[in-house]
Amino acid sequence: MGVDKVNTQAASSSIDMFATHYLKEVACSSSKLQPKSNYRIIYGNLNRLPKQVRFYVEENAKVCQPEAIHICDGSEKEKDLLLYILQKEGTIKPLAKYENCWLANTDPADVARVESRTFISTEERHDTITRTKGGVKSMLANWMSPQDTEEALHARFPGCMMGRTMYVIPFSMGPVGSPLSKIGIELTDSAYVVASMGIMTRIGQKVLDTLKEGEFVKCLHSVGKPVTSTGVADGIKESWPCNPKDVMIAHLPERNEICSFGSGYGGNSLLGKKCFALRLGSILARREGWLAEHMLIMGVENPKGEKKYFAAAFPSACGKTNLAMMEPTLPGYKVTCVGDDIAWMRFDKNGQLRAINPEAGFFGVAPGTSMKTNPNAMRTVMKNTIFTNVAETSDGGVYWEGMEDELPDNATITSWLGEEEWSKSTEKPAAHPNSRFCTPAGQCPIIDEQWESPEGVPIEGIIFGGRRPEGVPLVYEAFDWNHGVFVGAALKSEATAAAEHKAKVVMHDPFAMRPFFGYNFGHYLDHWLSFQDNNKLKLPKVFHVNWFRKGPKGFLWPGFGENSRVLDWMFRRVNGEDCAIKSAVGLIPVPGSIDLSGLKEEVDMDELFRLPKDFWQSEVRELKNYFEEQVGEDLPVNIQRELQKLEQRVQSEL
Ligand code: GTP
Ligand code: SPV
Ligand code: MN
Repeated sequence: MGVDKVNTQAASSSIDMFATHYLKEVACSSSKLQPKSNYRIIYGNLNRLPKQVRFYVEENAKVCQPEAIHICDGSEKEKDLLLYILQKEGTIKPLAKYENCWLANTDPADVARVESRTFISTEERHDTITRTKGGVKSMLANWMSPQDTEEALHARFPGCMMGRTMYVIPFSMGPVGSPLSKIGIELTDSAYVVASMGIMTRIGQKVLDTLKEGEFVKCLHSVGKPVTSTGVADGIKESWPCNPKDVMIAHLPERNEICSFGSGYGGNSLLGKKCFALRLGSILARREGWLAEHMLIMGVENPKGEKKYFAAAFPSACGKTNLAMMEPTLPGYKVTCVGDDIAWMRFDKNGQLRAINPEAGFFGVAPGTSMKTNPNAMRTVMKNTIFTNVAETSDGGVYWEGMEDELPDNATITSWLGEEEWSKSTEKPAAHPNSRFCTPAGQCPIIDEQWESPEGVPIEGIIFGGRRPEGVPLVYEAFDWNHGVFVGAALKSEATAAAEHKAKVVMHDPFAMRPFFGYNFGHYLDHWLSFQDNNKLKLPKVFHVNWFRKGPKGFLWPGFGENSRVLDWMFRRVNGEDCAIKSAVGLIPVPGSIDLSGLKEEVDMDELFRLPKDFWQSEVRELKNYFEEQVGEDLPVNIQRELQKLEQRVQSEL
């Protein structure tokens, strides 16, 4: 793409001149084919980096052989420069309809997390995975020995950045300087990753200023396609370099290190997110006595003006972003958003559980998002947003499945694969099912006023949920903490497009963390259970919700804003209201205690709360099997006991 085609938004004359100079610097770094010992620093100053950071950069530059090094400062000028470069390379294009919004379409082989190539490497296998029965493959993490990891990394990283720029991104997970925050340094050869990390985390000089000589997580990322290569990854889209056949995402907790190769997409490449905040985060959390969880954080205010915060764990693409930003239909209720994906939680000295959102942006699922389902997300993404793998309208807007009512008259659609004049009769969807928006959290119209509070917000309820088409009621409450931990351990959901799985099979996804556990799941359960023994702690109530139960005509529950009716019930339970009765699976609403006033459609509440005996019998059998096979001797007795109690209740009460 020629410079004249570059959008004027970024190409204001100063950035134009600056970028031209910058690109000349990249170009005149000597021959692209030669390994180098002297790196050209084209942006920033290596000598001003803290010693350990400088060492980390130099060590990896020696291995990866980039053409140039760019040390990110997080400035506006840098943001413009990156967008300019990305446009020139054809990776992104401007969306004329909105303010500073961009569209990236990836290589069709690089569209989701690759769980089968994601590993945790520890000396002791048992630190990472449970002892499964008969040595069946663990579904709860992939372990790799340090020797094999070393070999696999060695086969991939040397020379992998030849002809490319290595960006150095200092980033903070959590507000810069908060006692709950942690720092990482990501080295990447993808400008798209830098631009996205600039939205998803706090980056730049201010992070280095707080780091000084302190500790940081080492995050190395490469798209795995050196410019000099021939045939490393044939047929790969020029504007989206990647190396699908050699993808590997390795975590080395004993070295505080993450190495990701071959993919530029989402959780594979934005290493602060799942790799750091969840996988390494969960290890740090256990060691230091806190929790790193795949949970949204939301504030709920009732009509009396009382406010409570909830954290909710749903598996990928099961409704966290939607719940976190919901517009309640129940009059007088107000929801505010603290985070939509990850919660770092810790009991304070008064025994109150407090949560921070370690992220600064939302990397949200696009399909299904609309003014009807999630108006606050739609309002958030109208500026400063990078969309990935969505479709484009002829008037420079975005389009995906679920936006049918918002399509302007006469607009035509180009699909994420570049098919022009896409229409409903085209076999493939317009947007990839895992297409996403990457947008600054601070822009959300209902962002909570405490969302960056360094001490975090007080959590009074924890909610688990998944896509359960059958048998699982709209809501139930755990009898106590132990039972709540069991409910988390027993979490299941239909697979979604967020990873490489085939959709529609119900899979176990304990705590919505199955792809994100950093250590042995049995030990993780012990850690959760350990809080029960400390009577100084105010343990939050635990709930399970299911918006996805189906009847002959589709979903039985309208979902989205109507979920406020369920929030209202949980809120009242946290307040001690007597509106629950015992059932075999947990405490369920007293008939009539879910406020349905003003609900426009007919809802079959009996069906939503029906507990079919045969369903629950097979659920118990299946769970028993799963725990035996997957967790084996690592299963804490308390969880074993909860399962037995459930079995007895199902037998005698249903
Ligand atoms: P990750 O970002 O992958 O962790 O996903 P998430 O848990 O944030 O899921 P998200 O809120 O993005 O929702 C994923 C899909 O579920 C979207 O297509 C939504 O439209 C749909 N969805 C969310 N909430 C509801 C609901 O209450 N009812 C129904 N039927 N669908 C919902
Ligand atoms: C998820 O899959 O749970 C996500 C998206 O939030 S990703 O960042 O790709 O992991
Ligand atoms: Mn997620």
